[in-house]
Amino acid sequence: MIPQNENCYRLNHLENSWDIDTYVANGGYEVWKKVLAGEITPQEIIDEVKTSGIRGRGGAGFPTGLKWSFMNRNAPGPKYILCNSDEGEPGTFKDRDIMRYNPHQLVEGMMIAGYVIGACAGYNYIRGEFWEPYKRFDNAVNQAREAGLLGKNILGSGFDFDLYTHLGAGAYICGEETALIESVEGKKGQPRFKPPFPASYGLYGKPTTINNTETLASIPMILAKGGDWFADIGAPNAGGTKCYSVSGHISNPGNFEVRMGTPFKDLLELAGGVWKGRKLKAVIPGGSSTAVLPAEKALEMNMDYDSIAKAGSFLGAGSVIIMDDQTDMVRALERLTWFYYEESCGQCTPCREGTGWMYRVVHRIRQGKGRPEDIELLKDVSGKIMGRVICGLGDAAAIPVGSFLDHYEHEFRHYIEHGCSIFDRA
Ligand code: L3W
Ligand code: SF4
Repeated sequence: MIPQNENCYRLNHLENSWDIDTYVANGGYEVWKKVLAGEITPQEIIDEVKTSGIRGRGGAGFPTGLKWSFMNRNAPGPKYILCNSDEGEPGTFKDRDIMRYNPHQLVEGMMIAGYVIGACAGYNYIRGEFWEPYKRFDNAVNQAREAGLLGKNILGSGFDFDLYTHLGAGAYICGEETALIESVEGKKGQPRFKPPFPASYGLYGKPTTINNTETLASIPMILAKGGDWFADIGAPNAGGTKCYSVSGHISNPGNFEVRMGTPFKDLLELAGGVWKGRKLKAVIPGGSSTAVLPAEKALEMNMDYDSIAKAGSFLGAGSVIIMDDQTDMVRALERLTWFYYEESCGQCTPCREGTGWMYRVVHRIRQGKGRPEDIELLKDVSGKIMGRVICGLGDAAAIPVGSFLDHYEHEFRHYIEHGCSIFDRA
């Protein structure tokens, strides 16, 4: 575990960590006050965030400082800051805990980001099932407003800014940034074509910055301790700590904040190792949308963007799904393909039809009714989705199919030839 003074989510160990008194007693809102007092300019904040090397924690890893620099804070008209807390990626549950245990740090991060881009308002879009996190965050916003830290002419600075909490309705696709924007606008949550990117045409058609919960919650610590501090505790090309959600066949599932670049082996050990004393078979390192890796590759990688990419996958949202040596990879893929089939918004034909097709083919293989040509069919269908759709969900549905077949094709062939899994007697 990293030392407390290197911990970005510094309050989690305290009682009532979600209360404004606890936050303020531990240095909370100090950065916000300095920003409002003009002690640090918006450009200096962007430079510090660039120095920190922080990259978006929602899955794409886009450099946060660069994203903020796309906004012209002095341009006339409204601008918005959005926080993406629609944490729906299977295996991901870090943002939920940030809102449960450290909501004020997220409020402060959103305020600072809003100030930097010249926003008049910010919205936190929270996954529909997250009742407790929603209440904690909403309560934090109300406490900040009562303390005079939000609203009109905040602390006499002349800056007007307010925050709103928006509860989603349970659709995974609303975690895609443009679908999220549509949803906040009260429409059906369906992705828009990009470009234009939200930085030029976002909420209500106005310039908008949208960042992940963990990204925004890291900002107050980056500014309190300096961009160099954050960069130095991470890995090359990946500043800072990262909150990894570790789940699956693991002894001690949960969220673990470690330095970027921590060896996967160490993270596995921190989470108690593979459950029931079994061996590691495979790992999905960044959430269900990222490629599965066999144990031998995973055990050699470090938990940062470049090292995971070298191993053949992505860091994604940092959602590490552990699979033990008794995992039936056909059943695992069947479950994943069902998820994407259920969650496709249906706008693009390759995704709408392809996700259902992939699910049905894997399902029939798992039922022992697979045909010899099914493996090629799966490769063909997944290949025809990739790059031919509006948003990342289509690609995200195709990636698991491709990677499961890359590494575990023999298990699928066993089902087709024997009508059962490699663990069953024929
Ligand atoms: C202005 C340009 N802005 C890019 C912005 C863009 C966005 C960010 C990254 O997908 C991934 C997805 C999931 N001018 C710009 C620009 N931007 N070029 O940069 O953009 P993009 O399109 O690469 O990614 P994305 O659409 O944000 C996110 C994957 O994450 N994923 C899923 C995660 C799910 C969760 C969750 O449930 N919480 O995080 C996991 O791997 O598949 O590929 O802001 O506007 N020229
Ligand atoms: Fe909808 Fe799938 Fe197209 Fe994304 S790729 S817009 S989820 S149909």
